[in-house]
Amino acid sequence: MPGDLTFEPKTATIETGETVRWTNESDIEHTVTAYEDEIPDEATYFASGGFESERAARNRVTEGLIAPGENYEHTFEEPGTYGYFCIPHEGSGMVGTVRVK
Ligand SMILES: [Cu+2]
Repeated sequence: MPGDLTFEPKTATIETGETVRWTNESDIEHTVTAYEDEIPDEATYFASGGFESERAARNRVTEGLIAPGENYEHTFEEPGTYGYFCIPHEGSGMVGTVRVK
């Protein structure tokens, strides 16, 4: 539903090596930004905008925004649990989890 501040599904379970594509089906901009301390130690950091750290993603938020109708993809090469959020809507609880088996 446009305007909903949620990731759908909130928790996704995939196999190692699979790619997740987030598509913005709302009418406002969002980010997909990993929590640096909520990904496996060996995992590569990920964020829309291609940032290498959560700090960089937060500092340059406009560069990571995903416009309505656009998408962002990330391939998960390490098993484990990954927590991520949307920077503009973190305070509204726009968070999600990817579990990689
Ligand atoms: Cu958002």
